[in-house]
This record gives sequence, structure tokens and C-alpha cells, in this order.
Amino acid sequence: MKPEGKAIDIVAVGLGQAGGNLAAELSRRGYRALALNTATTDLSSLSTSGLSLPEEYRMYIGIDGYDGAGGDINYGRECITVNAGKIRERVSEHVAGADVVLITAGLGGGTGSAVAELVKTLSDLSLPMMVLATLPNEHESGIAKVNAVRAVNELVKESLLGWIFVDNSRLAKNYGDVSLSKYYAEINKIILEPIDALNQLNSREDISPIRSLDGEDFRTLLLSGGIITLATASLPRLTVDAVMQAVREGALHSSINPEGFQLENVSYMGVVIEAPEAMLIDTPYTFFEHINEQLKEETGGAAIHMGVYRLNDKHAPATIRLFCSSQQLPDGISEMVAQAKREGGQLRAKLQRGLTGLDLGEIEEYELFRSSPGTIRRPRMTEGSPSEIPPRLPGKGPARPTAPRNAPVISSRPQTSIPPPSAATMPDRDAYDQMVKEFKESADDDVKKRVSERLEKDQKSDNSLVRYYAVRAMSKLDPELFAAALQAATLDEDATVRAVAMKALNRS
Ligand SMILES: Nc1nc2c(ncn2[C@@H]2O[C@H](COP(=O)(O)OP(=O)(O)OP(=O)(O)O)[C@@H](O)[C@H]2O)c(=O)[nH]1
Ligand SMILES: [Mg+2]
Repeated sequence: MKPEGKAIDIVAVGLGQAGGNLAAELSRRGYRALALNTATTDLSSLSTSGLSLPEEYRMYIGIDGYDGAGGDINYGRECITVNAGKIRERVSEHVAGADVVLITAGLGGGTGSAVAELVKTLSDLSLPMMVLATLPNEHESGIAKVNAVRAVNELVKESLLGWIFVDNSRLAKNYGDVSLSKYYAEINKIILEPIDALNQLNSREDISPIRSLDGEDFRTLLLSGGIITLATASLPRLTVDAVMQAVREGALHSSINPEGFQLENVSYMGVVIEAPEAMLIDTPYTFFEHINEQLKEETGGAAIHMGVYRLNDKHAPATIRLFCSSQQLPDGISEMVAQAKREGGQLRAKLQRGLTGLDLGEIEEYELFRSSPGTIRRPRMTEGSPSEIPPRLPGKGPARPTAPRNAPVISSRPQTSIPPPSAATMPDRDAYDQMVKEFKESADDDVKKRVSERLEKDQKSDNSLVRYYAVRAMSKLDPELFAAALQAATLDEDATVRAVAMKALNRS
């Protein structure tokens, strides 16, 4: 079932919105693709032009009644665990016979950041899995960055055949003037072009091989078990120095992948040179050998696969396509961890690079959403009236002891679980879920009023997590009732808060 003209049968499985969009781009390029999402809204956006995937290749993996993970990585994980059987069945049917199963995801949101859980879920199937994951943009929220570095840390511990990290910040710098409506469709083309180009090198009609990098070479490179970076450069002249310069530059400053791939860490390298006849005729045979030797030296003995092709277009500049695979995380990822630490505000320990994982310091323990798989998005207690349900204490402790069922009601005001303002402590997600439940279940207007006032107050909090929980609660309750607060939240400095508010207002 190999797609026509491709050396390797790559099949995409996208997770979350970015993952689905990237899978749609692979589908446009002729590959099989499937999109998994916890949000029906995200899945239905895959019918837009430029980002389209037929409905039969979109699979909802949410928990009934909820639309998306809203940045909550634990909920993303839980959705995958709850739907594990269904996912395994659908994916194994979809990827049958694939040479590579490319799992695509955007790290930062709650669904895509749970990609390691998807890898674990599929591990029983013994598939040839690789992951392509985007890293958040610089301007994205601290929550997105913490989610992303934790996801990277989990991912590099999984036994995969390769990892491709994509630096959304670099893409935004280079392609920031593309219109908003076409932006993701356009950058996804740029992200996937280099892999697709190498995969169809030998069936292109605009080039002919002088020394080919064949399908088996490409398979060896792709499945070399490292972190991959790809780069493409144009050269006006073909000299050993110019090619070496382009290779060094491409590894260090790819426009797609994180920066800082050091040549000495590269274990596998592919270099393809495409040049018009006029350039090739002036190039001695030793050029090829010199480049090969120099690359071996600078990489400290990497396996080098080279190809040279004649371009039919006589006036085109030469193109260099570079593929590197390394056992070390590039410096650009360390920079993102540093940002997450700064912006998380509580994160200290130093970064250690390497495939054994990142030392995330406190990020590892930093429970942004205060939930654990299996406890979230469901009423936590089934007995008793809502007023008997205590909130969880902020911090580590268990739920407060419940008052005996027959205990006298001390306050004459209707009892609610509204938590104390949490200025000095970590905000507690369960408490906000509890407020939503009480608002919905109570017939007492006073309870509803107190919950509303509390949420509106928290929407103005200095703490972005408190604002996030408040806005998320409003969006679950009645976006029309909270229209003014939600409108204000669309201007929030935190991108995740803005996104949740905008989504709620669009729904209402
Ligand atoms: N390169 C690229 N990045 C994207 C695309 N769509 C979203 N992103 C980025 O991917 C990251 C995660 O966003 P989403 O994919 O929307 O999040 P999600 O996985 O759906 O998670 P939830 O919405 O929380 O359920 C963010 O950093 C976005 O900027 C896309 O099509 N291409
Ligand atoms: Mg989403």
C-alpha cells in the first residue's frame, strides 16, 4: 500500500489539533493519515481548505460531554487511557503494513502533550513508531511551556525509532507575515516538505541521479533511532567550502527544528546535492570525496549517506538537503526548558541533556492542574448533597474530613464548596469543578450568585492559573451569563486563558 512515488510508506497518526493538522498535510501529500482528538470542534476544523481530512479518518477520543482538554495534560492522558482499546483497534487497522508510523502532535495543549501516553497505549502493537512534535511559540503561556517540556521529557524516555521536534517560534519568526487564516496550513507544508522531498527523491521528474540516495539509504537514516533535524539551503556556487558551510549552518540553525545541533553529536547524516549541469560540469570528482571526508571528520565518524542529482532547470541555484540524526537533544530544547522554568516561577534545577531524559527539577512535580487520571471531570462523590462535599485542600493533603451526615448545619447560609481565595497556595482545580457542579445542581439562587461572584472575581486574579480555572468553569456553566467576564478574558495576557474564553464565546 506504499503511496505512489514514495520510497517509504509513512502513515500519520495525529493527536490534538496541531497533530491533526500535520496529519492532514501528510494526507494532502498522498500518505495515509488518521486524526485523534478529545474535541469534536477541533476535528470538525479538519474540513477547512488546506487542512482537510475526510471524516472517516477523524476519531473522537474524548470523554462524553467534554470538548477538548483545554490545556489539561492529565485530562488528555485520561482520554487516551479510557479509550485505549478503541484507539489500538483503529490505529492497527489504519497503519497495517506501514514502514513508519509517524505520530504527530503539538506540545503545549492538553491533548497533544499527552502524546507519550498514546505511544505507551500503542506499544503492544510493536509498530515502527516515530514522533514529530511541535514546541510552543515563545509568546505562548507558561502553562503551555511547562506542558511541553514535561511532554518532551516523557517522550525521550519512550523507545521510539526517532524524534523530530519542530520549533514553532523559529517558524513564526521566518513566516510571521503569512495570513492568520492560512498560517498553520502553510507552516505545516514547510515542516513536512523536507521529509517528503527525501522520500520521493528518486521519482521526481525534474532531477536525474548521478549518485543516488536510494530508498534504503533513506530508511536507514529515518530509522536511525535519534533526534532528527532537517534543513534545506540554496547555493549559488558548488564548492567544498560552500557545501560544508551550508551543512554546519543547517545543523546549527535549521529553520524548522530547534537550534543548536552540534555536528560532533551527529551519528547519521544524509546530504543531497541538486545542481544544474552547468555547475556540475565545473566540479571535479574529488569534490564528492572531499565533502565525505570532511563530514566524517567533523562529525567524528558519523555514517554519511550522500546523493548528487542533476537539476533539469538550467538556471536554478544548487540545493542542499540535509538530514541529521543525533543522540543528544539540541540546545534549542534546553532554552525552552529554561523559559518554562523562568515562567513557571518555581522551577530551579539545572538542565541535563541527553536521551535519558531532562532534569526538569520541580517541573516534574509541578501539578498545574491538581488532578490525577481517573479522578477528573467526574463528580467525585455520588452520595450526599453537594453541600456535604468538601473541597480538596490546596496542596498535597487529602480531602477535608467530611462532616458526619447528620451533623447540624452551622451556617444559616446555603453551604457551598467555594474554596478560600488561594493567593498564597496552589489553586485547586477540583474545587472549581466542585463549584461548577454545585451551581448546576443547586436550586438555590443564593448559591448560584455566590459561585458567579467568586468566578468573576477570580477571572481578575493576579495568578494566571486561578484565572484559567475561573474562565474554564464559566465556559462549562453558561458562557452567555458570563459574557462580560469572558469577553475581558479574551484580552488576558495568558494565551491559554484567552483561548478558553474565545472558545466559550464562540460556542455561545
Ligand atoms: N506547527 C503547528 N503548530 C500548531 C498547529 N496547531 C496548533 N499548533 C501549536 O500546537 C500547540 C498545541 O495546540 P493544540 O494542538 O491546539 O492543542 P491540543 O493538543 O488540541 O490540546 P487541547 O486544545 O488543550 O485539547 C500550540 O503550541 C499551538 O501553537 C499547526 O497546525 N501546526
Ligand atoms: Mg485542541
